[in-house]
Amino acid sequence: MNFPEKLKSFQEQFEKRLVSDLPKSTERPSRLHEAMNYSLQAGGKRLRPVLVLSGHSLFPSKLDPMPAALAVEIIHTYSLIHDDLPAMDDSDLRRGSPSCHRAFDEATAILAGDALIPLAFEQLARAYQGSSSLGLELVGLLAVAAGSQKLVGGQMEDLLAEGKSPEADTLSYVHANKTAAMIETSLLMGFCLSENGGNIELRSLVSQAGQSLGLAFQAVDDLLDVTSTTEELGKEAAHDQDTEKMTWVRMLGVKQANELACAHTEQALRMIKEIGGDNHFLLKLAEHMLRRKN
Ligand code: GRG
Repeated sequence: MNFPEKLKSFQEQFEKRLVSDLPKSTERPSRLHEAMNYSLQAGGKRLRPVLVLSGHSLFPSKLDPMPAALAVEIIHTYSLIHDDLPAMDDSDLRRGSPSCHRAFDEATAILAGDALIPLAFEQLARAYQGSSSLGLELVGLLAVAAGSQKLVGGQMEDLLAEGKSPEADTLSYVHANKTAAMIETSLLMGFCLSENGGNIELRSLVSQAGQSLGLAFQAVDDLLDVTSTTEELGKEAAHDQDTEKMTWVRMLGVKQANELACAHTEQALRMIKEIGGDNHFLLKLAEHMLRRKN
């Protein structure tokens, strides 16, 4: 399979499991499950699950990486639902559709996000109970990535920085934690489930590759905010500009922000080559992430 076929195949396998393995909208309380499924099944690039599957496919094992892929996307989706709320980014549009609180109401969106957090850990606990130490390790990795010193911490500092003049230190902190931590952890969780998952040196390289991919992803995200349309993005374009968000584009301009995205991608490519294994797909994915249009 070439790169686009493999990417499509990963995404399709993921979508199937998303429908089959999670609570149905008809299950009581149906409004809550409907809201959770509304946001989970609204599409999106499925980058984090694809990274889990790519990390696993570096050194394939018999362990099923899909529950870990579900877990990271579930956490990511909760963070998007809460990020769109009026108290945070106040966004009406997400993944090309009305955001969760717009399609339902604010209280339901808060509860849907809340309920997604334990659902992610339930996926891991159920799927990997046969290998309890690995299961616990995955739970720990995801808990740290989603916690107060990573995803939520990055979001806090991002909110505090709004409207202030850009500072490289704050921006680096926000990007490393709000965005790159979940991207890094997705790749790492997939790798932990691979045949070589216990190799400490390789784990460190995988983490570094994931962090660089995450930083490149965020730099591209900042660029797309000013270069893409709302239709292309599926969320409001120029939103960062309008809310005076601290971004690399605002601090460095388009040209230098682009150079930064390229530099992080180059670093990720170096690390992925050093990891070895069946890394062809991951190398192509890193390049694809740099060229993406949404
Ligand atoms: C509320 C705890 C909490 C965190 C919110 C994810 C996030 C932190 C904010 C989203 C706002 C934003 C545009 C962040 C920049 C990068 C990012 C994480 C974008 C969304 O991820 P994509 O582009 O989205 O992978 P899809 O819809 O494709 O899954």
